[in-house]
Amino acid sequence: MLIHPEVADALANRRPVVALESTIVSHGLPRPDNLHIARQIEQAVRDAGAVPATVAVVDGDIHIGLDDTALERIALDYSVAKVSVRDLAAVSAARGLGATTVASTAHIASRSGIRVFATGGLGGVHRGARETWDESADLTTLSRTQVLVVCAGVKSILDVGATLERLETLNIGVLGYRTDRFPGFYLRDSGHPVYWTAPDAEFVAETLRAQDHLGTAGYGLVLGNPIPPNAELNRDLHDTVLEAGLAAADRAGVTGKDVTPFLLDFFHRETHGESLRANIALVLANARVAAQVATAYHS
Ligand code: PSU
Ligand code: MN
Repeated sequence: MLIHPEVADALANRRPVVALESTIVSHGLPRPDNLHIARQIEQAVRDAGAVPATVAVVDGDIHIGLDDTALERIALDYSVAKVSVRDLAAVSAARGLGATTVASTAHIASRSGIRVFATGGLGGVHRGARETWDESADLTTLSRTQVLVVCAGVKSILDVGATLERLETLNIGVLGYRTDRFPGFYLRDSGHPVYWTAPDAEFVAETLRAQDHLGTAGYGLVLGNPIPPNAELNRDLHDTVLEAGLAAADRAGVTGKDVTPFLLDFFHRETHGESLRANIALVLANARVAAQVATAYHS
């Protein structure tokens, strides 16, 4: 594992670091804007007082913190693979280029001593999982990984209710950031409640410290941060596009790890960029909150 000097320095001096995933860049956002957006996400972490550590696999090496060349390759190179935990060893052996998902980023962050991680949306249980068994490895990985994931809930393309049930079974705590509703990614409210509300970053930091002491730190924690009100997608547009997207994925026979990128891309095209604007706004907001939590955790 290659830890960028700036990240290593921050970790050694107990200064706040926020891990960032790279699949959202390579497979979740359209090229070539994704490169600029990736830089903006890192800048949002810096502006809030923490050091960003974007995780990716470059020529087989696992990088924690990317220089500009590496970030550019992850964003623009068409050969970049979507790498979950199970793919890490193979992409490393193949000396390949890989973008890490929430699962693999959480695993690497935790192994390098990074406690806080920001992303857009957590993976979860897909609709129709009863037949397809499609459940993201994000969930099982967080059940045994000591990391906080700041996200805008899970994407509405998923079965949110089933995902919340699985989070409960897997002992993954869920907090709402200044809300008692579980966020719905493009929408502020998924229609489901959360039991614990964090009024501020200090409360989240205190929860992390309590986890450390109680020995439940092997379990991940999810902080659901609703999309900023002015960036929320129109609910009718959202519901129409979602229905069409699910039908299109079904017709095209999309399966496995291609499902999430397919649906995100469908949304971006069919909403003429509205969902992309929403996606960017929520990721930037999550990066900011994650940096505030990491700062509170270290003070
Ligand atoms: N949420 C987004 N954009 C993304 C993803 C999630 O807004 O690109 C990615 C994350 O990397 C997440 C992955 O870990 O999708 C989940 O994929 P799957 O359902 O195949 O596990
Ligand atoms: Mn899947």
